[in-house]
Amino acid sequence: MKEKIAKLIEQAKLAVEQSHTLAFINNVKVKFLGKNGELTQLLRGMKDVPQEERPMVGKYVNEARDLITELTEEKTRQLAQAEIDEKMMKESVDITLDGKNTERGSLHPCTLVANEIVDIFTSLGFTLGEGPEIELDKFCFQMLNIPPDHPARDMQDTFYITDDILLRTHTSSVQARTMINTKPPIRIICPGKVYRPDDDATHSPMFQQIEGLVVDEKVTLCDLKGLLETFAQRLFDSSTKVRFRPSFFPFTEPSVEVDLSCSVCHGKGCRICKGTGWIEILGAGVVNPKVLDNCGIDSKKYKGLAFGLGVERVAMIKYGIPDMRILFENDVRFLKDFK
Ligand code: FA5
Repeated sequence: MKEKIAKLIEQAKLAVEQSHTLAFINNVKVKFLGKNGELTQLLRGMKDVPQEERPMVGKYVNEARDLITELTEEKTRQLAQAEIDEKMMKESVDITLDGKNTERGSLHPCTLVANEIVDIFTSLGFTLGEGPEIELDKFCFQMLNIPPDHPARDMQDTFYITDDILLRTHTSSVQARTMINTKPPIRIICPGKVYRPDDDATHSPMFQQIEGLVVDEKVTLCDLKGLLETFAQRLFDSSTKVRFRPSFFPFTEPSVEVDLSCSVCHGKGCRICKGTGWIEILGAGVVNPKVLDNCGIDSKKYKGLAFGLGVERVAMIKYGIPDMRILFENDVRFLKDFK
């Protein structure tokens, strides 16, 4: 029995030595120490050993099991470590290589400008208003004192969906929607997309407007001028001047076009202001009493001030962009400048 055990130990040593993978050493463990392994088979043969020799043989078997266990575990540790070392070698990082850069996006210049304008007005006590881009003729025109077939409709070419439904041509539709639902005092600012069949360097078929509306008991054209002057000086700089020119909108009376002194040449005349020193940025006026009455607001008690500006035009002035179409081409080389 003693010889058998000694032989088994030699076989186990050889098998451990020849193990080069974890799978192999696991098989060795099972072969010698497993339930049906060689050592267990030897133990089963103990019944044939004479009684007096059994303690001695038992001791050999235990020593053999301890030794084989130690050898296989040591080999398992070595092989596991070797596997980790090999993986580390293969995955080694060359820290001198250039890193992979993830391109970060940025806000579109029109979004930057619109956010800035909204921030200025909300800091002056205005709240946000909104309305649908697919609008009823009633809100876009009729309630704003532009009846069907009235020549004033020619001022804004329109994408009609049906006779009554259209893509809104201006955010002034939000004025009507707000006034029928809200009691004065009203102070709202409404950014949104609008649509007209226009297309050239300063006109786009889709563009953004920001509408402002104030309805209160004692408001005048002077308040409108002061409000727009404060706004313009915050958007550009404190030397910016505001000029009102008489104009016509069916929903305001009087109506004005509002020019700002050119922020690039400060009134001297340059390419951006086409040599005039002034840049037109919005239409405005005192809300026509007919519009207040159409919306259920007592025009004898309340007055309204309204204005609507084009976001792309302001972005062009602010960033010196000569052609509006660049804003819609999504050329990343251009957009990167606004990071
Ligand atoms: C209006 O749309 C009026 N609803 C503005 C208004 C509101 C007047 C409240 C009085 C009271 P107008 O059509 O002028 O007005 O457009 C206003 C601004 O939108 C223009 O000053 C211009 O900056 C911009 N705009 C007009 N058409 C286009 C276009 N096709 N592409 C880009 N911007 C445009």
